[in-house]
Amino acid sequence: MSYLLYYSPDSANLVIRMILEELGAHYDDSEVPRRRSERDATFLRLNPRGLLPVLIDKANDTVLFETGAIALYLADRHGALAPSPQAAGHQEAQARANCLKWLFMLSNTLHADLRLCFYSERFVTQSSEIAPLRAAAAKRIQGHLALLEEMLAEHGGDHLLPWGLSVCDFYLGCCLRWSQLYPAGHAPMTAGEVERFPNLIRLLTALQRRPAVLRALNREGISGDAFIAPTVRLPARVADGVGAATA
Ligand SMILES: N[C@@H](CCC(=O)N[C@@H](CS)C(=O)NCC(=O)O)C(=O)O
Repeated sequence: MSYLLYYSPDSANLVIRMILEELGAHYDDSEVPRRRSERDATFLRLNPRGLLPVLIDKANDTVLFETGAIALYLADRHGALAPSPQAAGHQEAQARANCLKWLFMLSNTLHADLRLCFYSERFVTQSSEIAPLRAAAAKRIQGHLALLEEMLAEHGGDHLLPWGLSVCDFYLGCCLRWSQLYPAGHAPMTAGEVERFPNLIRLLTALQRRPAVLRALNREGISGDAFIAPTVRLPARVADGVGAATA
């Protein structure tokens, strides 16, 4: 199996790169501009929304976008990093359901609210609305993290799912990285605030130690601790302007 990952360093593609590395999958990558408005027609044909990540499965010429969908596709294809959809018994069926629940929560709630912070200017008509929107999103994000912290505390493991290491861990790790970094100076949480979540810190520490994660970080040019009090790899993103584009 072989893949092509479209990326921009230290963007949402990092989730997928970590998963590809963990699976030991063979893949190439192709860099695209950081801003959606600068991505060309060829890329837009792959993802009409113009967003990263995009993954091509070369074995069957399949084009995938949406982080959660790509993560689950890879897990199912490789039979690793998620409980199998062919659940043989009650426990396996529950583990699969649990994985789907949290993966979708990360994708359509936590990541979606992070986008409200990163791209606030796109969701408003006047610049005076940006700070209140960002503050409201930050509050929601802190609530989501508190819920995830509780989930982890309940089973006390190093991974989000009691089942073991899954695609959810890589996705959550990146969301926590972004929560402390972006947008520069207005991140939903300061680096120190992550200390309020000792169970999440345990998960992040375990993630940072994985050789596959270190390889992925290296390929994206990220150094130091990527998840706890991280430092930004790139200059802050330049805003597209108020109401410049749809989310
Ligand atoms: N729901 C999408 C969101 C992806 C996303 O936010 N991609 C960012 C990468 S950090 C992007 O392409 N941003 C460029 C832009 O919107 O200008 C997913 O999960 O794939």
